[in-house]
Amino acid sequence: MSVVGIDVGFQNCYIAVARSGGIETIANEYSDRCTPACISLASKNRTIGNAAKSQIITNFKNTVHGFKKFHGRAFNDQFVQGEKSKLPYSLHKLDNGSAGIKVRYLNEDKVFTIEQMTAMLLTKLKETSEHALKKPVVDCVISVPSFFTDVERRSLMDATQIAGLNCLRLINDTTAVALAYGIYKQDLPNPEEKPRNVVFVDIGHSSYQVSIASFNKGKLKVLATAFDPYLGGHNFDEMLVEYFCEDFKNRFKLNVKDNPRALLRLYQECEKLKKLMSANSSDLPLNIECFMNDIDVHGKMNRPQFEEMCAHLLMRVEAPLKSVMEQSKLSRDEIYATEVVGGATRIPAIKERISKFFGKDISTTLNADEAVARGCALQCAILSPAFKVREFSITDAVPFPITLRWKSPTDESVGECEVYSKNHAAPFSKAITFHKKEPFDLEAFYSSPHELPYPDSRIGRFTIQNVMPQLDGDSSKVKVKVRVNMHGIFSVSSASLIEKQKGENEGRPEEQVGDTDWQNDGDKQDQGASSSKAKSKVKSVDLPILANTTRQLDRDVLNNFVEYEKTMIIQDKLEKERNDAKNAVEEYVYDLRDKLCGIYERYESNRLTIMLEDTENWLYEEGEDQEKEIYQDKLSELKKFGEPIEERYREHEGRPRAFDELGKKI
Ligand code: ATP
Ligand code: K
Ligand code: MG
Repeated sequence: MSVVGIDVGFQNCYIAVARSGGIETIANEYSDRCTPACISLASKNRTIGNAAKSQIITNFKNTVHGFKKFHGRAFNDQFVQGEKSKLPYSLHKLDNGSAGIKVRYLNEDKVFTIEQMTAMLLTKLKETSEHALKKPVVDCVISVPSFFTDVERRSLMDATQIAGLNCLRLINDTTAVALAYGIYKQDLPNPEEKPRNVVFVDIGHSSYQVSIASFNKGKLKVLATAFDPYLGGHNFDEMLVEYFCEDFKNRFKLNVKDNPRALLRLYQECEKLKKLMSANSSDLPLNIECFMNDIDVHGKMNRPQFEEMCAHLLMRVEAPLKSVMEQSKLSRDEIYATEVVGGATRIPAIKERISKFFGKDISTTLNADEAVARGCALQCAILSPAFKVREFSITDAVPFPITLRWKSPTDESVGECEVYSKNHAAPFSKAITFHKKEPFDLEAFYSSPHELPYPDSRIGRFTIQNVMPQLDGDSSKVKVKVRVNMHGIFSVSSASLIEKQKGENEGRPEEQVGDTDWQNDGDKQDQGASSSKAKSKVKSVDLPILANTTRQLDRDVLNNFVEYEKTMIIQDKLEKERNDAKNAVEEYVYDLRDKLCGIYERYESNRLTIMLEDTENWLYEEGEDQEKEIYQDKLSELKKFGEPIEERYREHEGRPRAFDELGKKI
């Protein structure tokens, strides 16, 4: 079993794994611990991560990044429509109404779902972890923004399946950070003592999340979460880009926004400038050579100017902090520390706002880039029977209240009940008892749509099937179990019909419809409903549930995606082998040619020299794009003539030494 934690960021992904020495963040083939969330599609293959990032400008229409927020979104969604015009690649409306991404791949127009795009990214991260661990990786824990709703979480879970991963838990970003903070702390208060309350702030490229967790020895409990899902480092880049677009229009008469490549370059340069400004408050230059129409552009900016320009963004730092404090009902002096992570918390003005709010210095004891991934790996280690790790219990909080509404198809009876209040502990199961004579529907939805960063408050409809009246015509007792699971996803997990046995239950008061029976099964997995307290006197029959959740991918469709991902992996592998075969020919040609002018000079090699020259020309012309076998044949052909010379050289080189050796012995 693999123990792997993956932070899939909007811009940056990190992987942490458990090895004998503990949890370790690992590097990819570029010795980079950060893998950009970027995929580039091309005529023969796809590239993912660092290699794709270098294609952002050259292959801009087919290089996809910044798509995490489209998970579970409809094409017509206001947010999607708003982003659409800013993207260098095209969005496309899928048959089911979801937003897809349209690219040229293998010389064809192709539309991928967001699940497929994230799966590509996960494939890469899976390969990187397999390389580091030197064994197959399947089990993992993946982070998710705490404000992701059910639809978005299910969409991400589908992506993990497409990539062939078994995600043991989708853990909220800030909860992962809290775990990374708490698990090794030796000085946490004892269970009966007052807990230690810590605020965790994560501001990444696209979003801002806060949570308060309380710690005692061996456990953490999330008290409250808050967020600004649309505030991150990206907004600050955008402000700089706007400024320089205007500046270059005035001074150089350039319309940067009409040129996607130039605009992308400007984004990259502005991001660099933004980072430089975090360490430097004096004037800093922005120079781009041959920017547009062969013009070199130059501009400058300093921190005070930048902060003034971003004042409206900086103002937004306070609201989530205020919200989380109000929800937790804690006073500021009950906060032990404020731990910040995420790249954008390096902006000095953001740090200032946070510390000003709490009236004390913020704490940066965690690795700002890697804490989320490390927390994920720790959670995976806890869940893995194969890895020994300190016992630590994690109780998360439900970010949005959930209501269940029921009605029966025949009579008019309707009822509803808020099954999970805001910040209710999660994962958590509850049992609800109904009295029904026929199948009925349960509709789950988020009770406060106004605080939802997603336009649809529906979670799903769950039909409890096979419900029948009792033999005497009375309503049957139906016990329904609902659950917010490890991934933060709601479901009606089981339903059972409690059959009265003859003579039993007479005169016992009936329970009311919608009675809730609180039952915390904490981290445990769901148990079958029939294992309930029903002793010999009552018989419980499992009832089938027909779940119809919003925007769920069809099983067949998902299976097709799984197969297609495998096909693409093979395609990439074949393309890599083909390229390697071509490179081998190229290298052989150059290497041998050098030697023929050097160490092999004394050998007769006219024929070979001509062959090498022909091959070199061939590589630039018809040999530029051939099958692997053709390159392999070419190489063997060259070697037929090259190797005898190499052989003679080796013999010649070996001879004097052999004589020397012999001489010594005599
Ligand atoms: P999200 O959490 O929103 O999904 P992410 O996890 O990919 O995104 P991070 O890697 O935490 O994001 O942060 C990336 C952001 O941090 C980028 O906007 C980057 O420009 C910014 N950033 C990184 N270093 C600095 C710095 N020194 N100064 C200012 N900004 C920085
Ligand atoms: K990240
Ligand atoms: Mg992040």
